[in-house]
Amino acid sequence: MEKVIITAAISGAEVTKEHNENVPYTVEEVVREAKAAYDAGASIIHLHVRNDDGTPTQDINRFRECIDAIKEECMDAIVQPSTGGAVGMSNEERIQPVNLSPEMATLDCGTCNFGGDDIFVNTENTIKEFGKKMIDLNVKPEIEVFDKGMVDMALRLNKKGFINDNMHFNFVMGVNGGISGTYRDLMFMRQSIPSNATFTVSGVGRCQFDMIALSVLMGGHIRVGFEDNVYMEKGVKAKSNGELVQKAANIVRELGRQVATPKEAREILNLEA
Ligand code: KMH
Ligand code: ZN
Repeated sequence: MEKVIITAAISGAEVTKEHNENVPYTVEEVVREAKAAYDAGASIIHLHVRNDDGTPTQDINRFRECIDAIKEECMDAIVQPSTGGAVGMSNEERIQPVNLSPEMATLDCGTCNFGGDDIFVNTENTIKEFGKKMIDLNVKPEIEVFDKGMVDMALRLNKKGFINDNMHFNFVMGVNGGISGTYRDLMFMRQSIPSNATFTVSGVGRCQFDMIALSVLMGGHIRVGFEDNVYMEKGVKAKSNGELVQKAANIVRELGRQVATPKEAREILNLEA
């Protein structure tokens, strides 16, 4: 079977130092967490950025600063900015990092509840606008799907030319408002995408390690990191994203697969070197 690409979602937009004191805000903290994840086997760094006080921002200059600093320490890592940003941000704000022409960026393919009163809004026109921009700038989208209907939206927009072929999905399981983090639902998602598409799996909260283990068994790729979960096990907070990636890499190896290097990840995802 293909090697396993590990993505580290090191920062997120909603998780804070109150959840785990090691959640990175400053550029130095972002680099520290990216490096720990990279050294443990992550080839993709999924990136949100913050102001020093922890408030989320999609400012292009902050992204440039963080990406450049990460690339100094983790030379060949694939840095994948978020275009989801934080709940409530405008489209203009969210799309900014795509103008840096990163190799990849996320493309969220539907609207969903996001806990409490929060709604993560992605209208069809937003998805088309973001998808078209990524095609124009040769940025490969990681198609974020929080529910099955979002897979169908992505497939429809692929047919209409807003998303290129060789689609790469991220099944985000267990969001409070999205599909649940269960074996049955992960199978359903996996069976809903074309056979030539690649996929990674994120489990939010306590389902993180169950979901990634299932993905490894199903031939998929995996994502871990503070954005999705801050615990190593019940009641034990992770000291770093590196610890979470290390545990994920151990699961990959225990289940008989190997961890992909960044070069191998580029080959699997059809990214230009
Ligand atoms: N922060 C969430 C509202 C993405 O990175 O594209 C959206 C999110 C998805 O994290
Ligand atoms: Zn994200």
